[in-house]
Amino acid sequence: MAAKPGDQDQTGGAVRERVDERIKEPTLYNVVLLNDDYTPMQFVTDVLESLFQKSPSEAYRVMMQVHLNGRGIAGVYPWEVAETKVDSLTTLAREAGHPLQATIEEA
Ligand code: TYC
Repeated sequence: MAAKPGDQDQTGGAVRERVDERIKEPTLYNVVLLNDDYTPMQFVTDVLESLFQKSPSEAYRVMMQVHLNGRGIAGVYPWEVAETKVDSLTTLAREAGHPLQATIEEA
């Protein structure tokens, strides 16, 4: 038997839908810069400024953190942005002949 307006949903045939207004935050990821013995410090600070929008003093701080501790967070982004940052960093580094590396991990 065909459903008549008002049979089930008590809306008299009008379409009612509940809009879920709760905000789902995107999962964020750290772009982690790794130390090596060959990439010049100036290249790393330049990349932190140009790709990761760091101020000169913050770029220097992050670069020294990586130099002294082996790793440091360059930035925190949604997945696809983090991937693009790592791709761009790797391309810039290889074009300049440096072995600089970065990885992504969940923040
Ligand atoms: N350790 C490098 C040097 O002494 C500098 C460096 C810092 C390299 C940070 C990579 O992610 C890095 N020239």
